[in-house]
Parts: sequence; structure tokens; C-alpha cells
Amino acid sequence: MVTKKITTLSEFILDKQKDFPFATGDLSALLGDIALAAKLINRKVNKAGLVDILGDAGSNNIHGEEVKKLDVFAHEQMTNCLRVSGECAGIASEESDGYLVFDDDRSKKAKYVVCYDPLDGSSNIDVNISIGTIFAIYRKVNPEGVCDELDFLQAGNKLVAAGYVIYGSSTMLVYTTGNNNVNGFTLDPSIGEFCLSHPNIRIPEKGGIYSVNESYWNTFSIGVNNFIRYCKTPDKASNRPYNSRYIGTLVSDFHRNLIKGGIFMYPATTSHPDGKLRLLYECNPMAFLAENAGGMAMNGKKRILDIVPTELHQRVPLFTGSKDMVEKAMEFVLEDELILI
Ligand code: P6P
Repeated sequence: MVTKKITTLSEFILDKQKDFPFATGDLSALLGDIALAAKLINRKVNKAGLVDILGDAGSNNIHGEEVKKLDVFAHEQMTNCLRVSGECAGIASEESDGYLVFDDDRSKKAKYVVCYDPLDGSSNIDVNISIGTIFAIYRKVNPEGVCDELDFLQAGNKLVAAGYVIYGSSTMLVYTTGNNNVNGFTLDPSIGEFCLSHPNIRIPEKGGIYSVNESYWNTFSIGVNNFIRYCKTPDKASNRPYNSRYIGTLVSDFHRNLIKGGIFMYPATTSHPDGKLRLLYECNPMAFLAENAGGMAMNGKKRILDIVPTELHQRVPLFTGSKDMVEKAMEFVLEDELILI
């Protein structure tokens, strides 16, 4: 009996590399380094509940080691794995004010820079809700010399690769290198490998789920509120009312909608006119994934991937997910704009 072959992430990356005649293996190695960091973070995240035994952040655990906040720990794992990889010239992280340059001889010559949110949704750790790591990979604008800020302030349409790791009921790594191809790998802890579990993910064009923090309803625009009301209004023809689901971790809400179909929204509010989510290491990677899985990602006016960043931690509103639902949401938002004109 022929048993189904397990395809590990490493095998998959190397196999995909054959599709790129000029590939040198640098990107493959970089993706492998990110997967290693994810395994190191996963090992710690899974024990987060033992913080009482292991000690709280800032204290020393039973081994006498200093215990770090998990998001600081995750940042250090990502930074260290990328620093020693030799394939990354520098990083921009949610956990660091400025970008970091890796100026050792090998990293200086590296082609790529990486933006990441090392632990998205960290406020959910204490209540055992799924959290994630999000990453975005760019080529350096100027291949020669050390990286500078312009390498990180590239529009999302210049992305080489992007993805996330979700630490949930299982730990999954989902990534794309473009070409309308998104793939998901589930970590098998017994062999310590990410194994292909969700090949060629396509987001359902018509979804039945809307995700938004409705507690801000009185601070959203008229158009956003009208779209939320539309989602709640029964209509058999368009399978409404939609289900409302909101986990409060971008990676988790996005991943559910990617698999089942739906729209995730973090709109502008009166207190956050640019929304809450960060362009470089939250909205751009999710937009790159959404579009390569057949979905959409907008800021309420334009394609997320066409926004040219002006600063590392810039925020933008985000509407992403099933194409039909994002298009419908934009109709309502645009109508609001027309009213204001
Ligand atoms: P709110 C988590 O803190 C996060 O950055 C995203 O992961 C999540 O989508 C959003 O904030 C939740 O924000 O305002 O609804 O709690």
C-alpha cells in the first residue's frame, strides 16, 4: 500500500525554488531561518500558562534564568535567527523603534530585509487565545552595501514573500512568494517539522463571516456602520445575516477567513484616524497573502499593496478577505465619501 508522502516545508521550498531559474537559494534559506525562529517561539508559547512556575516577566524562573515577556522573547528569536542566517541585511520589528542593520561581512551583502510582528495578539496570551508571528520579505532597493530605511519603506507591491505563523490548536506556517500561490504547513511536534497540510489555499470569493470590533461602532464612519448593518440584515439571496466572529488577534481572524471565507475590518475611528494596524508588518503581509489567495485588501480607498510607506510603524485602516465582501464594503465606504463631498 502506498502511503501518502509527507512534504516538509524545507522540501517544499527547495522544490518551489526549481520554478525560479535564477534562484540562488538565498530566499529558501531565509524562509528556513524564519521557520526555525517559529519553532523556538512555539516551544515557549506552548508553556506560557506555566508562567507561575517559570516566573513572570522580569523575574527569574526555577532555573534562575531571567523570564522575558513572550513578545520580547519572540522578537529576540526572530532577530537572532535572521542575524546569524547571513541571508538578511536588516530587520524592522514591531518591538524595535528603529530598523536594525546587520553589518557583519556576510549580512552586509545579503539581498533581503525582513519586517515582522514577532508576536501578534500578545494581549491574548494570558487567556490562552491563539496568537501569531507575521513576516514580510523585501529585496534591498540598492543591492550593494548595508541596508537603510528606504529598504523598509517599500510598497507592499514590491514584496518578495510574506506569511504568518499561528500558534493555535495546532501551529501552522502560511506563506506566499506571489504567483497566486499560498500554502499552509502544520508543525508536527513529534518530528519538529512543518508539513504541507493546506496546499494552494484559495479564499472563498463569497464569505459568510464579518470580523470587526463593534465596540467602536459609534466612532466608525457612516459608511462602515452601514456596511456592518448590511452584514446583519437578513437576505436569503446573499446568505445574510453573516456570522460575526472576532478573536482579537489579527493572524487568527485572518486565518479563519482565509480558510472559510469572510471579511476582517480594522477601520479608521475618531481616536485612530489611521486605524490601529501597522502597514509594514501587519497589513502588507496580510494583503499579499489575501491577493495571492484570490482575495482583496483595501484601506477604504485604495489597495493596501499600493500604499508607499512614509514611516516604519505607520498605521493604515484594513479591510481584507473574500473579494465579494471587500468590494461590497468599499461600495458602502465610497458612498459615505460621496455624502461627505
Ligand atoms: P482591538 C492585537 O493587539 C492587534 O494588534 C491585532 O492582532 C488585532 O487584530 C487587534 O490588535 C485587535 O485590536 O482594538 O480590537 O483590541
